[in-house]
Amino acid sequence: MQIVAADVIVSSPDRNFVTLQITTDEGITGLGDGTLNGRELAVASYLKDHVVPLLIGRDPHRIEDAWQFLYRSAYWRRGPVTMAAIAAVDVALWDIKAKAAGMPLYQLLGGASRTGIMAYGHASGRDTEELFDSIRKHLALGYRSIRVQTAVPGINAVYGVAAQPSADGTRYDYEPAQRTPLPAEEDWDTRAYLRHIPSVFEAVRSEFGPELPLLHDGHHRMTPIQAARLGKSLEPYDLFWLEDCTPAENQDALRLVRHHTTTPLAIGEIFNTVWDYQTLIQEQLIDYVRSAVTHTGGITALKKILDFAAQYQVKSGIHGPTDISPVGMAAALHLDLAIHNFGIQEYMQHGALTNEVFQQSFSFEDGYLHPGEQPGLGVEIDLEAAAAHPYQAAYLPFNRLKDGTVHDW
Ligand code: KDG
Ligand code: MG
Repeated sequence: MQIVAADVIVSSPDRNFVTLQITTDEGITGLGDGTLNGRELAVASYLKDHVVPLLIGRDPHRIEDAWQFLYRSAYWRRGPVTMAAIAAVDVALWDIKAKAAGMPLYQLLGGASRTGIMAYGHASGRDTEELFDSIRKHLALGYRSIRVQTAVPGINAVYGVAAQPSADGTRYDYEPAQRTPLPAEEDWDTRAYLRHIPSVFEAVRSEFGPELPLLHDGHHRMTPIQAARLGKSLEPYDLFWLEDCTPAENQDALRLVRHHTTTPLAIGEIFNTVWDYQTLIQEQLIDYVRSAVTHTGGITALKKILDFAAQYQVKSGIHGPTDISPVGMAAALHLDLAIHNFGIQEYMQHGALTNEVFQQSFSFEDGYLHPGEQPGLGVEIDLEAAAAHPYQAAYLPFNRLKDGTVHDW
């Protein structure tokens, strides 16, 4: 088999997505996700201008060779743009291989290690009442594990809280990237946050009981000692994990946090390679790997990271917000089903327009996801529907402290 075409499709049904479709001389097509929220066109150009010409004529079955070739021949390694582009190619090739084999992709990754994939959803609220309603709504949808994010008194807009006003006055619901010409400015006060959050978890535990797995995302905003304090103060509420408690570029920061708290730690949604995890995994400073298939060089690379993590009892917690397209989501589900050290899968659910563009065969029942039994990934793209929703510039917001200093968002 030979690759005869590779097309980069940038569409914006509910939000922007970068999709690579690879076509072979046997008529088999494969899809890969290269969406990088707020920087989509950089990946589209990397693919179109620098990768697609290298793919034509290649044997699509040689996935490891294609991965090593794209990673090493560029000379400039790593980084979110490069690794999202490599991921798009890698996942499209796995899709083709599995379709050629007539099997769902998870079969080629070793087969199913479980019958279903436990998912967590995003509950949030501007106050306790709204938060409780959101948790109840998620329980009614079938979720059995819930991420909890709330507004903080004294802060106008906080990441992850639905229905709070955003900079352009629209509701903030599930998609933080806003279709504005400039990134929206939000505000932040770590002391106010640290004072407030333990009381939120106390209220949630006394309303919903001890069993419900609860998660929380600190979204990179604390120093190590602040994160240590938060982890410690949340211990009585038995979190499933505390995510991104510090900006994770500095792996050593996690050592301090770890020495102060038994709250499980999850990190890695902005990581791109195994090297970002080297200290964290080897020294068992984290409990869950948060990388997306889409931002880590695809299934080939994330499987290696998770196999490395398995040796240290570190589990998966694959990133699955709405800026991972249904293609990237399906890739995650096949991997989740196959690996032994599965932990949990984030599942935020896409909007109706996205589901028109991407036909999917995965299911969500009683809190558990399954990728389905279609050959390949189980996702197809409707090119006409995609073309009806062209790219729209959108940016993630950023934070400033009260004195005007730019802060992590
Ligand atoms: O594009 C940024 C989002 O992917 C990120 O803010 C979502 O932190 C996130 C999460 O845990 O889903
Ligand atoms: Mg996160």
